[in-house]
Amino acid sequence: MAIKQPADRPAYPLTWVAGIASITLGAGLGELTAGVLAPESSPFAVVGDALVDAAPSWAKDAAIALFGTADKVALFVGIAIVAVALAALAGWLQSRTPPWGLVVVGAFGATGVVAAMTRADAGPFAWVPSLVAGVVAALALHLLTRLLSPAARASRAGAPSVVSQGTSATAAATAATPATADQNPDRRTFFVWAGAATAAGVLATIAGSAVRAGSRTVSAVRQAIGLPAAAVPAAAVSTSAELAISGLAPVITPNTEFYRIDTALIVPQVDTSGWSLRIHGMVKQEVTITWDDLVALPLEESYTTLSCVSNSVGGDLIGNAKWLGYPIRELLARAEPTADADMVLSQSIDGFTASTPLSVLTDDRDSILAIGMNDEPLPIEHGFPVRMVVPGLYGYVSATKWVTELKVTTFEQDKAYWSTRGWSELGPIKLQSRIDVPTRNQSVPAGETVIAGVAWQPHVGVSKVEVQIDGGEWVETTLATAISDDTWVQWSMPWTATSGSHTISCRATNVNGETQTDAIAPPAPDGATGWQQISINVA
Ligand SMILES: Nc1nc2c(c(=O)[nH]1)N[C@H]1C(S)=C(S)[C@@H](COP(=O)(O)O)O[C@H]1N2
Ligand SMILES: [Mo]
Repeated sequence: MAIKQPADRPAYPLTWVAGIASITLGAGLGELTAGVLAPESSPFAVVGDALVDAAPSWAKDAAIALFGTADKVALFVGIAIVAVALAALAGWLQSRTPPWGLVVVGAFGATGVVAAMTRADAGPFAWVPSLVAGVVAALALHLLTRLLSPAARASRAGAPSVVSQGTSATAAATAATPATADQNPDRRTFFVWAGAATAAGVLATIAGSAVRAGSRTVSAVRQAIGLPAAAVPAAAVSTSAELAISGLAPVITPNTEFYRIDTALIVPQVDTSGWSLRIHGMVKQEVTITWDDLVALPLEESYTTLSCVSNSVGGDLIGNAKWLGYPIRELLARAEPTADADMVLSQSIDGFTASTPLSVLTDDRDSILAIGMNDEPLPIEHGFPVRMVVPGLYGYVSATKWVTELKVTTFEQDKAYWSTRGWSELGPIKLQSRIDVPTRNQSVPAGETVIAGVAWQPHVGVSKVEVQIDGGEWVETTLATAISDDTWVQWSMPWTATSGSHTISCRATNVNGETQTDAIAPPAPDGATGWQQISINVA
């Protein structure tokens, strides 16, 4: 026999199937409801987002370190695995000790409802999708486990005796042909229903995301925007800023290749017509500006390199773009911060916050409310319609996307999202350099070749990059023309590669004459340090 069980107990795997089928159906209908009614309240995503916010910071740091910009995919896969395990558990509990399976399912649904309703971007129907998911899953679980219960089997077999009936029916089937699960009519009914529920759940999930994709009107709004011309255009980039070496990061990062890091599982969909920014807190004059106000202002263009504090030595959580926006300094001047304020807490529509020193937003650097990135409206995942860009600071303390609020305050009074999770309150970007060519562990043919990379310390500037081969002398490389001190700069040097294995290290020096430290520090709490070293084989 394939599955041997006491007659009054359904086999474990069947109870798991019941749980998984029920929750697939419930979750699917929940996703479909969300697609139609409240895209920001997809049960899967709201629970995921809540987990992201609740997760200990070491787990988040590890996720970003391990998976980088694929951390969201990894999280979704993780949630799916846990959800399947919990679903199986619910099925088992409901079969053994009802109604505990329903309690688990109910708790699931309730978690979704609470998570959806407590989001900063919750709409009036935020509670509906998870409620639908919970109720449908509970109902399906109740019905499916009933199909598995001995009472149901007995009544359909038309016999009053529960225990002996089950046993003798199985025995009879065994005698006639080798019994399999499918040959048991009750099991067949169960599998038909469980299969139907699972299929319906999967289809509803697909339909739900299709509906959501179709209703992405914000994407249409973005497409239709014609960016205003800059009142203060950026100076033309010198042709000598781009060394154009194959494998070297281009000096201006295309939008599609720009790294993305944020805590949002569903990218906030903010329409320009509903967008406004409120400046409040320790100000003499509260200021609110709308999208129309903002685009009517004299906008300025600037090149600024953004870097994530989680970027490890040699990492790629960094990019450089031309931004179009309005100086935050000017808006703050309208609001008139009071003398005792020392920080601006910027807040995103999804609740993320960053704390930026007031001095950094009021000095003469190009700290802007950006609406354009490389001559396009901001891509939605990079903060459409409006984000902050601040030269010189890591993103987590400055680059708030989907920004809707600036609260003028003090470091004493307010803490930002990552500052309450073990990261430093201040986050100036550290002096760093990276080797792009040859790539790590690449096999290089012997002979004339090139070593190249990028170096940066935004708002300070790089004056020199040196390379060391096999622990020998440090050799100065040729720097490309930096677009500005707010951007990274490419470097390269010719190299005659001899066969064998080699190590290559690099280090930068900034315009103040300070050389990049070789002391190794991890990204937490305020940015990684150390020299990158790669090993290569020359054929
Ligand atoms: N709303 C919001 N803005 C955010 C974040 C976030 O999680 N939510 N992450 C910050 C961090 S840590 C970084 S490094 C930058 C990354 O910007 P990018 O995704 O456009 O590269 O965005 C910043 N702005
Ligand atoms: Mo970051």
